[in-house]
Amino acid sequence: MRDKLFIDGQWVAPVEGGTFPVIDPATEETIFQAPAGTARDIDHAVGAARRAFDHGPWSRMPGRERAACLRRIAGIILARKEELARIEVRDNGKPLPEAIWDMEDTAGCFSFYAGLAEEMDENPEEAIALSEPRFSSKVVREPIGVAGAIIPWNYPLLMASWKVAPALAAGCTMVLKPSELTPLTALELGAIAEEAGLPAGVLNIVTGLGPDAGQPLSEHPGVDKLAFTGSVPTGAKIMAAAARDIKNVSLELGGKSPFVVFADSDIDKAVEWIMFGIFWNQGQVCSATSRVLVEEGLYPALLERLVEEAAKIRIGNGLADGTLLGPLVSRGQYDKVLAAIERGKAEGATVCGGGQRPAGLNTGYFLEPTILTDMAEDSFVWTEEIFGPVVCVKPFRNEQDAIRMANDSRFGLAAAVMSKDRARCERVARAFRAGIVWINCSQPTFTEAPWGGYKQSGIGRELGRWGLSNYLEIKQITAFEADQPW
Ligand code: TXE
Repeated sequence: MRDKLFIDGQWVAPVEGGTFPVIDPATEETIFQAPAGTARDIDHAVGAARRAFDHGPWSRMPGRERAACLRRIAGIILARKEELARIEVRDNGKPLPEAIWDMEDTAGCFSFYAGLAEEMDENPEEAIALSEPRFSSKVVREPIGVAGAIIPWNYPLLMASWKVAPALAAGCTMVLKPSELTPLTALELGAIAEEAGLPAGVLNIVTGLGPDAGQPLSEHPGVDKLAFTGSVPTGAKIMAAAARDIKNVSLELGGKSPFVVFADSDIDKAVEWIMFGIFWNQGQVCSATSRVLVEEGLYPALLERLVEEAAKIRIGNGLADGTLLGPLVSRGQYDKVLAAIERGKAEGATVCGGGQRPAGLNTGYFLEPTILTDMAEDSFVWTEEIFGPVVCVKPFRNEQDAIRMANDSRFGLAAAVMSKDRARCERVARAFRAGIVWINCSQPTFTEAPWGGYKQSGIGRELGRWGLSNYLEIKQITAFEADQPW
């Protein structure tokens, strides 16, 4: 494991020499002391990224050359996927098969943006039809400059790739600040970039605490663009910091996403997707469908089946065979989720399943899959993101009622609807105020499709061609083409 920061193509100790502990959430053991970068390291990293951007060659090389490098990164990740996945499990806690899937998706993200970098060569400019024939106009797209990426701990390497891959494809240079809870695979990414021949300074990786490393990155005047995934309060601070010198910002924040299940749904499929929607990754998923709304006729039977199936989920160390639910990422997150359940109970919710530390697992941040009912619509557990394996289930009377309840949230990241009536699904999908809508499923995520939220769930879209646009400026070039005087 890497115990240095990756700045300007070099592995360097943090200027102030500090470290912070990395804890395995399944054993509560400290497994590593990571380098604690501070404002001075951020300054060096931004300086390196600035030089690499201003003097090239990265920002000016043909897209196909950047693509070749991104494809090499993808290839190395795939070749090392099992080893990287094991690091991710020890850092984050998730079950190994999920971590392997994350590594494949990470490699897929680098390959996808390699393809878009190549396309940039094919379409270097776009002609604009003007109403004034004496002029011609065209649009060219150019990299924004130095990008700062601040990422969370729930999908450590995958979240890095959602920002690094499009930024590099666009020709930007970057400073990446991973979460202090899960810094290990991001540091490996530095080694992978080095092996892939990425020029010095194009990608710089500074691990450290939010206020010590994240904040100086968000405030640094040498950064042109900030991309953040995390909580709403930190997103608000980053936006305020960006406002000082009008940096471009994209934010992917929390959610409290609804899953509306109509009574004509197949009960087995509904239970399967509901569980996938909230228990995957221990429910630490921004788009988790944590509010399940079930049409009255199906509600009692569905609830009974859900409680029965959730109780069968095998909980344990993510490295153990057959584990489906690992520990939560940290003591802090564990305490936050337990406190939310307690608050739910105090406010009148019923715990229909789970809610406790699993029997026999006395160490590690383990929690049973938890199902809450009977909560009020204005209660804490129904309205606030819990970010754990906790689902709130409520009945609804009719379609109109379901849409009202689903949209009654300050968040708008994702939403799901299930019914055999496809026309109804389409109608409800359009009525949801959310950036990602699933029909007859919950959570499948594709690199090609836009990802981001309405309302307080964020600003902008990642993934797909929208993700590339985050890192591109638009320039119009207009020429006076006539012989006669203007
Ligand atoms: O998030 P933070 P935390 C939600 C989820 C979770 C809660 C808190 O509800 O329980 O947020 O998690 C960096 N300036 N999500 O505390 O603080 C920090 O170092 C600049 C939803 O981990 O948002 C880390 O790299 N950066 C979510 C990153 O911000 C700062 C994923 C995220 O941390 C900073 C994670 C500052 N002042 C949590 N303070 C999602 N949308 O997927 C912290 N950071």
